Amino acid sequence: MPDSCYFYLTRCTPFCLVILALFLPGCTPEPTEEQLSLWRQDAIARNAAIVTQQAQDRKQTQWEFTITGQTTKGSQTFNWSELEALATTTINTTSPHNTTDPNALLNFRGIAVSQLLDAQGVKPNVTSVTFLGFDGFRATVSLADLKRYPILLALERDGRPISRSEGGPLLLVFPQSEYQQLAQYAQRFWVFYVTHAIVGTEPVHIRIGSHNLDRNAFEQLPQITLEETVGYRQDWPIGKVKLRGVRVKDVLEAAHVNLNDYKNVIVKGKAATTRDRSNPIRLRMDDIRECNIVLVTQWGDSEQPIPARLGGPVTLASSSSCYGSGGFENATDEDHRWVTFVEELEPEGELPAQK
Ligand SMILES: Nc1nc2c(c(=O)[nH]1)N[C@H]1C(S)=C(S)[C@@H](COP(=O)(O)O)O[C@H]1N2
Ligand SMILES: [Mo]
Repeated sequence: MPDSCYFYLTRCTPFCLVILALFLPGCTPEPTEEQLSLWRQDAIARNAAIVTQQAQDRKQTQWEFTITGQTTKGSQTFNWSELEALATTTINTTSPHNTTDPNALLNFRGIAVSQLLDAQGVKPNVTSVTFLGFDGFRATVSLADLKRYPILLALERDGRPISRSEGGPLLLVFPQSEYQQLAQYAQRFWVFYVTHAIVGTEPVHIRIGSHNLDRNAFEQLPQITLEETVGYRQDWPIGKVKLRGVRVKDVLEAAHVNLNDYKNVIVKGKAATTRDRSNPIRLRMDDIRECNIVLVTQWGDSEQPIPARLGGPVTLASSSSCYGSGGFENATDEDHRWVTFVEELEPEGELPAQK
């Protein structure tokens, strides 16, 4: 009898197990060595996944922050110990995220953005700074407010590191209790897990291997215009928007990439999540050839350059007509179709040479 139990159990779907449990109440099978080994392997794999996840969550000390854009001293990246050393400003303020006790004063220690800006030097005519989170979320704050008020990139709340689930390790904090003028910076301006501050807007620059294309190079290429309802996450108008730029196809060719040599192209933006190797933003070369997949540099009826506030200077867009025909990978994932702060294209999946 037990032997036949093993026979059924090892060939069972979960549903079948339920049936067996009902019909074979006398059968209390012992797992086979093989089964035990499979369960062990499964447990080990699951544990490894948890450890990896925890390592990512705990990455505080490996956290980096970059200030870039229209500064007189160029870009600068700070590691965690450098950030710690700069975090000498403290403020007491309520937090719009504290829904359990909205009147509670919290103590934040962090880096005054004004100090960072002074150190890096802001070019004339800049009016705002855009903060970018690990997840690609962005919010734009007026330069005048950043200079006037102690707006912080906070490392600590009430003497403790800010956990990932609370927006840490680096959280943009507004001293809203002391300065009523900052009330306009509602909840959505408190950017979580900040990785970048972009002063003004960066110049157009796309890297493809060793090739670099700037606004001039873009202007040499055929310009195309799409009219689409965009899925970029914030600040864009609702409804159809005019998007003007150059086809990814033409950009690749300008960088001397032979479209027939590769299967895909990976698109990388500034946000960390668009650089995740395990979940790349991948366009199929067939779609690049046949569809209008565009690197956008201008928008709207007056063909304005795309400011950092909107994820510019370069964003990825694709014509909705690309999707009917079976579409490209992750076509249903808006984050893969509408990429902001595009920085790099990487051909991938080399194909055997064709005659
Ligand atoms: N990095 C990052 N920061 C973010 C967001 C986000 O999605 N990513 N959402 C914003 C918005 S729209 C709001 S309303 C608040 C959400 O805060 P809560 O989770 O405490 O409600 O965080 C803001 N900061
Ligand atoms: Mo929000």
